[in-house]
Amino acid sequence: DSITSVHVVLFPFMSKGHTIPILHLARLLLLRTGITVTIFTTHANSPFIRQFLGDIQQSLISVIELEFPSNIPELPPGVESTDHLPSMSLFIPFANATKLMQPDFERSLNSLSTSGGVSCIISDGFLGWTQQSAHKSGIPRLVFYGINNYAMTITKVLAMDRSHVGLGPDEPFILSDFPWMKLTLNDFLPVFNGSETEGPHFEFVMETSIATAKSQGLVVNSFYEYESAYLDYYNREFIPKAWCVGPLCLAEVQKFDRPREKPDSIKWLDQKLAEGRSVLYVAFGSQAEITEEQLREMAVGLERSEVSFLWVVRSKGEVLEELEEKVKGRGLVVREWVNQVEILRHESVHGFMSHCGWNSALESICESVPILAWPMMADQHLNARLVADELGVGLRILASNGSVRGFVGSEIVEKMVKELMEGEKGEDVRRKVKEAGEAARKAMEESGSSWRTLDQLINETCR
Ligand code: BUP
Repeated sequence: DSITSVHVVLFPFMSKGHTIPILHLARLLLLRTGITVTIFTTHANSPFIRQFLGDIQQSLISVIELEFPSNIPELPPGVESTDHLPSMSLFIPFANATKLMQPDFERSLNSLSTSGGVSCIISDGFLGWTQQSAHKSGIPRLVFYGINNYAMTITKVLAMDRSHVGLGPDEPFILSDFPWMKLTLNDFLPVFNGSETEGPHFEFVMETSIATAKSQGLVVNSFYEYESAYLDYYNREFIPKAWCVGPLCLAEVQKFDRPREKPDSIKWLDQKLAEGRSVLYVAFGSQAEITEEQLREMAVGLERSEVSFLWVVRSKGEVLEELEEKVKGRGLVVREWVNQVEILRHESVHGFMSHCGWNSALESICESVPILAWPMMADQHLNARLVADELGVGLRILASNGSVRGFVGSEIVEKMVKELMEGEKGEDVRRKVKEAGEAARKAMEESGSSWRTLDQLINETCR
């Protein structure tokens, strides 16, 4: 069944972690002839998007810039992405502000509809209000859900299974449909584990979940082979249907083959490779807020581990300057935006200490780099369970008191870094992540499960 004249509208949420996978999806859609793509964003987010997709033929893709609401009292002027919020406590005012873009979005959607039509809208789950716009225009909406089937499914099951009610936050329990899996209430956000039942965050989750339930389907950045039990369960018990079309980061593959000047971080990795050293890549994503005290323990642990490391960090301050001084030559601290996939792909990189944002975890798996999981917020605790306990492609950092949340001392950091890079447990993890990487690449080949699923999804929904 060939695809002819399909026009897909993509609307990512304004943060790098939510935008990047949708841009990969754009690339994948455009590999199929007959598909054109329009991406909605705001003025300030548009340069990143245009640059990211700079190699794509202009006639196949257009970017429409909407006005981001100004004069929201809580938000600093000019901030159009959660990456630039002074604190994640402003997430809800930010997410709610996006709703003010609705009239402008609908006007643009109408003019696109009259000039040839829109086949479907794929918008982020956080942009729940786009469901209404899609409904008014008679266009199917698919929800881009940047989380995996595991997190998606057990969060829903937890909401219905009351057997955990009254347990302490770190007390282990199991859900009867998944008896092989140990959980604690601390693995879930308070809005999902029953401890937060009102307030702006709770309302936001309710509102977006209702919009998702009305949508035509979920586009999931994962692949069937690794989460089949959870995906099958989800599609048997819940609606709308979930479609696994990832790992989307594999759409990036062709980009580094082109000749260009290497960034300094890559040159540094080349040098480590020449010295025969394996490098631990350290990054906690674009959103995590780490206290000064915790940062110090990370730095001391890394210093004492004696491994080579490249740390991409958003925090400034003395701790990191002191560390750089102490580990000159062995460790590099980078404070600017890097291409993470390119780093993970580098031959010298043999481990990733990561917050387990789902994109980062997938990128590591795809490059067969073992993960040292240190989740901070959002769905990251569940991702860490998936990575370490289920898939066995990583080891886990736990707090000094054994909890999945809380303060981690430098001795734990040191021990776990050594274990991942040189230890026996690391050996097993390395073998498993190699297999996982191969399975991921297979899923994304033209005959693979994710490729076929995306074709099916377009044929069934975007007409
Ligand atoms: Br930092 C950084 N370069 O310098 P996650 C990140 N990234 O390419 P998030 C870079 O941003 P959550 C940098 O490769 C990944 O695709 C990285 O997404 C890229 O984490 C993305 O890993 C980050 O999902 O938290 O967005 O910080 O998604 O869990 O809210």
